Amino acid sequence: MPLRVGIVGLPNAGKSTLLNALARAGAPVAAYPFTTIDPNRGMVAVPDERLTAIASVTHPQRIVPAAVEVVDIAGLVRGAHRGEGLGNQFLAHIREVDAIVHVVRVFEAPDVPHVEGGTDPLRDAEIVEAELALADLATVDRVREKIAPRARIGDKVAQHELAIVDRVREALQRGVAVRQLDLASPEAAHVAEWHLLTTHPVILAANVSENVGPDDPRVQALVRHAEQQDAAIVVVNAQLETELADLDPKEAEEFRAVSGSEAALPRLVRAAYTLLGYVTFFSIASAEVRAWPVVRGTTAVEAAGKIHTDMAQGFIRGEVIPWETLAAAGGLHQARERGLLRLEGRAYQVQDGDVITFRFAV
Ligand SMILES: Nc1nc2c(ncn2[C@@H]2O[C@H](COP(=O)(O)OP(=O)(O)OP(=O)(O)O)[C@@H](O)[C@H]2O)c(=O)[nH]1
Ligand SMILES: [Mg+2]
Repeated sequence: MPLRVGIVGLPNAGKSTLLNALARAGAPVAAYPFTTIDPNRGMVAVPDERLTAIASVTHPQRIVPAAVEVVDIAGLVRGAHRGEGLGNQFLAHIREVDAIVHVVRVFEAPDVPHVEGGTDPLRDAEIVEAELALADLATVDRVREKIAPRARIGDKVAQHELAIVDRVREALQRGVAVRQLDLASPEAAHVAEWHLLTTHPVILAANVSENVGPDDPRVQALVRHAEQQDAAIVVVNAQLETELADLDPKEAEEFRAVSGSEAALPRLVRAAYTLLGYVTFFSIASAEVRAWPVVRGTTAVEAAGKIHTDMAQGFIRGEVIPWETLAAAGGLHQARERGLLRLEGRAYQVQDGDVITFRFAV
């Protein structure tokens, strides 16, 4: 299943512009072109230069990058939890994502109205964070109503759950995101069942423009805010990214080289992978080279199971080589002859950049 990311932010923050830019930037690398599932949902291929390097020595028929499913919802406004604006009716779409990208408008554009009257990134970020917390508070209150009667009549499990509910509730009332609570894993498992929004890791995307750049004090204030919120921050120029996506890729690359603007997509994906603790391994069987993002600590047999359940069931061993070593050796055959392939058992922990061929019995 691809990584799922939900985009939130105030109206006119540039959410859809960012989604379009990402989707188009991803398309040329991809076996996953931008496929619109509904108007605000896109599949984005994850660019990874390591795939190209591996392919240049293994000559596969196909390169299959990892994918990210991006869901873009209508803007939230102050009071959304009370039904202001489009309200929070669309929040259901982002309950089950793996990470949230919160687009904050830093750009100034007189022709693009701002619901709060003017650009103020920190204030805007706090409005959206408050609405997410208030939406969670409403969810938690519903959970509480269900379990409180059982707790009152002495149900021990319900009493335990009620204690967790109240801890989460108290944090949300103070505006603290649930991801910032140090929940022990049994508690976290309970909380996960409530599908809260503020449990998800967050990447703030500061949407800048040519006239308001990354050094702007308001961006710097956002950087500090992100730190306090245990969120990552990526500075993007969604408008520029869209324009570059329309250019010939060579021209776009030249522009990036001259202006020093690194593409937003890989930076966003890197931030998400880091927050989620993902590493990527590569498979090179069946005439394709393919990227597989997995949680750090994934074992060889679990990794095999990602590819196919048969591979996990009949697991014999993994033949492992770091991608750089494979690329430098000039091919799998050469690497094998030079003894560069390691044989690893089921418990081996997959490392970022491993190229793995699984041996299994059917
Ligand atoms: N100048 C400038 N305009 C931008 C930038 N990003 C987005 N815009 C413009 O802002 C307007 C709103 O952008 P959208 O991407 O539709 O905003 P949104 O967050 O999806 O808004 P809603 O869907 O209404 O919540 C569009 O006219 C964009 O062209 C930017 O970086 N600079
Ligand atoms: Mg939009």
